[in-house]
Amino acid sequence: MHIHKFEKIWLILGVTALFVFLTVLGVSAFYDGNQPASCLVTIDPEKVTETKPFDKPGLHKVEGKEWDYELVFVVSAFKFDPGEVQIPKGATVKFMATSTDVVHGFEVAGTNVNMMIEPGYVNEYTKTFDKTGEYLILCNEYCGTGHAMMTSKIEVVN
Ligand SMILES: [Cu+2]
Repeated sequence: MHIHKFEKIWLILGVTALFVFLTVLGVSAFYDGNQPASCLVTIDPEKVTETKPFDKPGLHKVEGKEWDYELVFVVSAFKFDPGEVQIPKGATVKFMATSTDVVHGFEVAGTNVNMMIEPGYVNEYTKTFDKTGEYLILCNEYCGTGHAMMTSKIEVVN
């Protein structure tokens, strides 16, 4: 079978690139232990309201950690609990969220905070709020008839 020279070069490049990428991925996953962030902490979705810290949703001051506050959210169809939060300006906040039913989104509009909230998993993201103002939290995964009503609000205050 005759294969054109350029075709051969292209095939060799493609197959080589595939093996390079698979090797990088394999070393990263199995040697360095890298995994998607949402797979690290699991929770029983039937017992969210009885499981710490989700038994007390809201903002909690913490000591001796890299962040100042933990902001715990229980997400369900069709609401965020808490529905409104006040955060002091300059505070570093660790968001912790889980779902009690279906997949929801958790986006703090205008920031990098954007998570997929899956039942059975705890999602976390740490962010420092340097500017005062209001931030809208919304669900960006279609979750049912009340999806558009799902919002919460962060107010960063002095
Ligand atoms: Cu939704």
